[in-house]
Amino acid sequence: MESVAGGLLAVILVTDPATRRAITDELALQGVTVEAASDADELRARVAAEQVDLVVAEEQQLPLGAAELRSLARDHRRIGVLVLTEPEPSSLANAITAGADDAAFVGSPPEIIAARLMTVGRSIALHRNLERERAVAEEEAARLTEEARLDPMTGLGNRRALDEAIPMVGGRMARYGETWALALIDLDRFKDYNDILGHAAGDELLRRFGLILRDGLRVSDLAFRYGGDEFLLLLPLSHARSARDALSRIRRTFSSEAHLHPGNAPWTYATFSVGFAVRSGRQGTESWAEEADRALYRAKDEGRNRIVGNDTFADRRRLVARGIPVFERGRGWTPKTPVGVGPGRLLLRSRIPRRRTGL
Ligand code: GH3
Ligand code: MG
Repeated sequence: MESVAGGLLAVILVTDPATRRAITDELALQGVTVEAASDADELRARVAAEQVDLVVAEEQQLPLGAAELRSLARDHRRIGVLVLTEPEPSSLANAITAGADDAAFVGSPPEIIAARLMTVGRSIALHRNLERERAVAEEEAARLTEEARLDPMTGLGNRRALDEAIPMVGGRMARYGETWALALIDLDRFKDYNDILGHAAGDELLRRFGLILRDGLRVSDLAFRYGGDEFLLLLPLSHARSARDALSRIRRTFSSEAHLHPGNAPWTYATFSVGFAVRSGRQGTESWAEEADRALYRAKDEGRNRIVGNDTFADRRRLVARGIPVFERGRGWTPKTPVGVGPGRLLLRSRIPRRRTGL
């Protein structure tokens, strides 16, 4: 017959040596390891220090109740307590009310005490199994949640992860006045790369680029695969210019690997273009990606393999001069009311102290 409580550890506090031995033998037959405690202090110490599952103790020997004993258990593990009471009819119920899992009279035959303890042991074993299953299920759930937010090809965050990150970043900007850059990176003439070198080579390049981003960014930077050959970065900045520094670093790394790309004239290797938009404080996140996308469009339009952003006044002026609207402090961004090209408005923007806007 399969043992109901095999593998459990019991600590026993029983005065009479013969009874103690007999209970120990009975339990050993069921695969329960038994350790004897010589007094309440030792029992308490063992419960607190060891992976105890079951306790058998005489009520008189136990100055503290079963509930308190249980509260001492290591790592808050659930322990089963069998209390041996004086042989009075009401004492069994009293012991159970006081927190014991079960009770028997002192002097009961060891077989009966052992059998009672097996019942308690069975419920503890069940509890342990449930705990184990729950831990496995929680681990699995955490893994699936994590996976659901990752792009399988590059290991970067996916659109779902991005949808969660944007409000988080918006909250931090508004609450702590932080400055962030949203950068859109798009590989140059990647369709030609696929056409000339094959789709598998294209996949490999995307994977490699994912690794470059993961290695090249700071822990606080967030990187996502936005779709196809497009990547989106959210970079917390100490000052606006550091966005360009971080992006230039990635560009240098990618270029230095010189991935052959015969369709990417005038270059012979793979390159990418970046558009980014820096925002801070209460500027909010609305149309942020669209703003970066306009800058990306300009980077492509001006010949690719370059970084275009709104991080400096000169950059913003160039964007506006080419009819590409940029965010203006205090107005909020709407595509229908772009900031004008006229000198008056540019002058107005130039008066915004950098130290205050971070832009
Ligand atoms: P541009 O410089 O203007 O960006 O030119 P492009 O050819 O890169 O144009 P675009 O960004 O529109 O093309 C993206 C290409 O990326 C089209 C598609 O074939 C390819 N692509 C998208 N997803 C994958 C993928 O998972 N694997 C591979 N190998 N190619 C992909
Ligand atoms: Mg592309």
